[in-house]
Amino acid sequence: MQASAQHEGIAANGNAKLGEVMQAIADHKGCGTSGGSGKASCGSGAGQGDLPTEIWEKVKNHPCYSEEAHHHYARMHVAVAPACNIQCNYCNRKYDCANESRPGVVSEKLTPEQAAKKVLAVASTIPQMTVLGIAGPGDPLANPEKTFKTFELIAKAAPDIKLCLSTNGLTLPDHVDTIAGFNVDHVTITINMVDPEIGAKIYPWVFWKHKRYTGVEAAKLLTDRQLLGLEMLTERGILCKVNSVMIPGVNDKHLVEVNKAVKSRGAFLHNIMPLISAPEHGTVFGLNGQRGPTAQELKALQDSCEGEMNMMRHCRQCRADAVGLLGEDRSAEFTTDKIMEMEVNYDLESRKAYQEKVEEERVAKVAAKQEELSALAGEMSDIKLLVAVATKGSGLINEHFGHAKEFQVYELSTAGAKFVGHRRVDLYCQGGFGDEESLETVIRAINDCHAVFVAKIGGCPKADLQKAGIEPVDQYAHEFIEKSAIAWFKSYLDKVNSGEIEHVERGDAEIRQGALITAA
Ligand code: CLF
Ligand code: SF4
Repeated sequence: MQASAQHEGIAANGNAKLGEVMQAIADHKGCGTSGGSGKASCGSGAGQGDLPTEIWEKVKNHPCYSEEAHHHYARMHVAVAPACNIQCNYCNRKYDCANESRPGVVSEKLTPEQAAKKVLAVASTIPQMTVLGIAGPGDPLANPEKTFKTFELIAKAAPDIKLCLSTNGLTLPDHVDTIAGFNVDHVTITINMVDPEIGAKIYPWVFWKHKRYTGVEAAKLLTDRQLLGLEMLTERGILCKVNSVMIPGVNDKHLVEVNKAVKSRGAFLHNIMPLISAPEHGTVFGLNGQRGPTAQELKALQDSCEGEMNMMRHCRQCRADAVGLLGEDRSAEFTTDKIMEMEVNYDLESRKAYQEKVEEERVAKVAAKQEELSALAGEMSDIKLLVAVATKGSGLINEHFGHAKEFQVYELSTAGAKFVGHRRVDLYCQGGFGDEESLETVIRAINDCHAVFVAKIGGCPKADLQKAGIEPVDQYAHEFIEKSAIAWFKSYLDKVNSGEIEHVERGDAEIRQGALITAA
């Protein structure tokens, strides 16, 4: 609250700018491909499209708001918010917030001052780190003093870093002016339902104004506050993303309705994430056997909502102290002990120079993709298929099969290559030898894919993948992903057309639920 008063001046200036941006969002009527669906979210895909420049400027280097940016830019979280004011059945307070984190990983909690130091240390080491998010391990707005103090310190010390916030939304309406005052341009609200009857199956209680509410009453209070907060934010031109956890049999069908409700209130992006639920997490859902969705169930729901608004499909359900590109986690390099010993050299100019190089790389990538796409022009085929890609970032096929901790998944069709998700896997290579058990989990994770693109692969896994009907492709090592995928797809279509191969549909794949198994 104190912070809010201190920043009234900023709020007034900020709101004038935000008002213009809001108008731009309102004026933006979709990508020109969706028949005027009003989807204001092309920025989450590749390139600016017809997104207004002022919005593009906000999303173009935010790894969560732009799928294309997530190959190049990193985010970091600081775990300054330990308390929570609601209980979700998929969360165990011993672990990070499951809304914005992978359950099963305990964070180091920081004071705002430690957090500011950490941000400078990371910004000096990782010049492509552009966004600071506060996402737990509890709810940032259940810890408003710590959250806003952190934003205040970082805005002063590292003015080029975007501020981002993720909340369950219960107290959001009380903090909207403060959020705007700190120029927090990106807010995520986790909204799992707009029907309190369904909400009662997800939330056993909420704690509001010194009182505990349970059942339908609790869920009604929560949904009303979430939707009000969303409306208030979008009125001020703050870009809002809605996260929803897909819980089969509980809210899976209902999420289409949630999608409509949040779109009509101006949400910019909808991120439907799979429930991660295993008994070892100690959550209500984990213990009562509630399953998460399969890969194809998740994709089908995301596809069905995509006509309404753009879907985020590259979320990694990060931990509350995550650092790095979305698919990697460098948090272990930045523990408090290590930060204290680090030489911090936060230099705006060198960060800018590095990011300019990244932009050049992005332009080259888009040009390569366009060139390859023109080779597909005139191809007539209904075939759509998935391929998995091993990458360390920069939009390149630059990871060995055995070193991949995740695979990115692209859908290929005559329209081109579209990012549709990722699959986390256990490392196949365990310090010099291949782990057969891990290979089985990798195959289950990408079982719906026709091919897997890698920088390199050994003979054994190659043979096993082929046996499972997944073609290992290493001929495009260190080349751009989309360009290579399109080139491979063209040759696949040629082989189908000539009768050399027959196109067969693949089955479903598993989304991993348990703790990661990695080499020490
Ligand atoms: Fe963090 Fe969230 Fe901001 Fe991103 S994460 S607060 S919007 S900077 Fe991103 Fe991580 Fe998914 Fe969140 S991948 S869990 S959506
Ligand atoms: Fe856990 Fe986050 Fe839900 Fe709170 S809002 S119970 S921290 S998942």
